[in-house]
Amino acid sequence: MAATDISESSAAIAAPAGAEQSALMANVIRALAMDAVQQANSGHPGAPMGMAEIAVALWGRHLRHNPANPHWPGRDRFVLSNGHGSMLQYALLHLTGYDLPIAELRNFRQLHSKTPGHPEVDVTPGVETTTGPLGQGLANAVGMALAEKLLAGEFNRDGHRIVDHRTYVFFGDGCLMEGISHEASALAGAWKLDKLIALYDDNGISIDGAVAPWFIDDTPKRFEAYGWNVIAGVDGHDVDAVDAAIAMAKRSSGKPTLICCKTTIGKGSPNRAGTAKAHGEALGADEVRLTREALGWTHAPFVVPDEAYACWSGRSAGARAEAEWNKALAGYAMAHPALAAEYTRRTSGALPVDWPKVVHAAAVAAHGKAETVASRKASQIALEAFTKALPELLGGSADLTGSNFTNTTQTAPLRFNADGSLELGETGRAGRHINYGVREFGMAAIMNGIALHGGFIPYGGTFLTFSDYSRNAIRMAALMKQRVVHVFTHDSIGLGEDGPTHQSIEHAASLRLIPNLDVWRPCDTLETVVAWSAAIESRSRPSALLLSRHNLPYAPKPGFDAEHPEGTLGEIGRGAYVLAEPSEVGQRGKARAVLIATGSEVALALNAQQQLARAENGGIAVRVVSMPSTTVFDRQDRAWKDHVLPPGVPRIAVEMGVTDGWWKYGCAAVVGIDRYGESAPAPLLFKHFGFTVDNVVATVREVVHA
Ligand SMILES: Cc1ncc(C[n+]2csc(CCOP(=O)(O)OP(=O)(O)O)c2C)c(N)n1
Repeated sequence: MAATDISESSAAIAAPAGAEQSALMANVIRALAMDAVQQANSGHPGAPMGMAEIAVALWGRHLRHNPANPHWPGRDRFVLSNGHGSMLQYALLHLTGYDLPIAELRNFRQLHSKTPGHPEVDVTPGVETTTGPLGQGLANAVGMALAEKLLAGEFNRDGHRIVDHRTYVFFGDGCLMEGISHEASALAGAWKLDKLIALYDDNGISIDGAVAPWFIDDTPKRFEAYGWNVIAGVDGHDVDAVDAAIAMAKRSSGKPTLICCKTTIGKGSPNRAGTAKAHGEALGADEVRLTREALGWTHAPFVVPDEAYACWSGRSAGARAEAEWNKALAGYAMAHPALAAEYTRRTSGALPVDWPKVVHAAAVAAHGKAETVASRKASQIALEAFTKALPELLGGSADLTGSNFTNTTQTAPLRFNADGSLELGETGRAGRHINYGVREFGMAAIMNGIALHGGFIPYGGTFLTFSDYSRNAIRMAALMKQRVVHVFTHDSIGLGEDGPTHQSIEHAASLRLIPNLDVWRPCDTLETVVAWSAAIESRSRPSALLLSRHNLPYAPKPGFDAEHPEGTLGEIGRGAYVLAEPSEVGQRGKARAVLIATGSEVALALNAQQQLARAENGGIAVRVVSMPSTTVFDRQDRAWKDHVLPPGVPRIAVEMGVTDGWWKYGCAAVVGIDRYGESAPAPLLFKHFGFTVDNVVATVREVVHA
């Protein structure tokens, strides 16, 4: 008897028991994986076929989830870090009862299907993170496990463990070869994430063949050195053995667990098993037929026997688990109503109702003080207020806390006791500032995991030039629409003596190229408040804040109303606005040129505007536009764009970075820097590279008189 989709009644079908059941459950995964890849003539059958028994052990016997509600906060998290094996995850989601009908599996890798080439969060119900770039899924899982631990520490109370779930991650040789696996695993050990359980698909094969000549790590010893609990030498095709290893891992205290499973890639395929050919190409019609024979699989492609659905269905167990959790949450709400309300707010991602007031107060304070400070310091000042108001802000730095100014009086360093528990400060709270160590990529991918888990808004700092180290994880945050904030200080040659290795030239422009990433380069304390508030309010995109090391004067905001700051905040929040009309420097008449500047160059533009107004410079009337975010400005409507940059008036951009991105605004000239910097005190560099009032004045005169 066959069925093409899951029905509640399928649970009533008698399921085979023991070994026979496990074999059926594993083979249905193999069949779906090889048939979907064959149908698409594209994909990776080897990993799903080789990990089928591991999946039976975890998904069939341990994973706590509810297919009817993929967003249930109490669920275990599952990450397929070897995302090329996506058919494994799609098969599991379909078989256990998620809203992923068999038609979607037939449609594997096709336009607008729910089964894209690699798992994508928000495309397929039940996929927790987008994976494919190897190694990052493991780092995401570390972030999820950390988020769980911190949230549990904050919200659980005696007799009420409402936050209590595990994070499981599958990965293969490729993830382990990637350097980020070191960064993330080392932190998981240091953080004693004992509810993180990783299952390694040790099949000895990657794309180029048997890995032995280029991958000789002793993986168990490597992870022991990181402080992990390691269960080595498990037969990955023995469901009971993997099951026992997971059971043991669940008892680990103070250490994350690695389970090393020896497997055969493409297991079940007579001629492809154990070969690199099984990794990433369809088996071919003949080999699919031979594999069917070898497995004794008599069903047509995409036909799943009801017995298999009956074995796999996770619906009733999932419904029970969620109902129990809901009951526990109700009990918690009775005992701790305020805490329960806060837990619900935090996990929903909503900001507190008084958030706008917090922003207004920070803005009024910034404007009132009109301080001359570096924008990295302005960021810390804004964060001081925002970390006080938002316990969900979870900060950190990749060993540059004293340079990035990511810490505040509200965010003690995160520390753990020897037994793995959170070290609590005098207030009874755990730390909220993470020392990620010198691990920029790991930090960025871990922050993605924290954001995906929910309950926190992660932010982390490093020098802007090292954003290249983090870049693919930033891209993944943008692709996944996650609220992650990158604090990038030392944003230009303005950092001075550290020289060209540390001076960002192309970074602002290249970050602006990442779709769905907002890039802010504020010019003073008020713009920094706006940049931070926009980043915090930005629920479906990450942000990068580019901040100076050197001091920046406060740029006067003539229209600022302390009673109603929302007008000015709204203008800045549109990414670009008219900061100073010619009238600000005593010029009558319309602007003959528009100076567009960002960040530290706004002050330069304002000074140039003053100089240009002088008679000896021809009394040229100039408008100064501050453009803290090109990415935000580019989303504005035509009316705002034309208001800020009036058509027909020549534009000159000033930014200490490559000129490339500025030509799209129709600039007549760009004062920029298209080569690497130099090592010298900042004031000398500004002169050397032409970031002087005289040079900007001369450039504008040339344009106006051309
Ligand atoms: C960062 C990154 N580099 C390269 C690739 C391309 N790639 C996909 S799978 C793979 C080999 C993975 O080997 P392994 O983890 O052993 O997978 P298996 O062969 O067992 O399926 C490579 C290089 C990728 N997806 N991500």
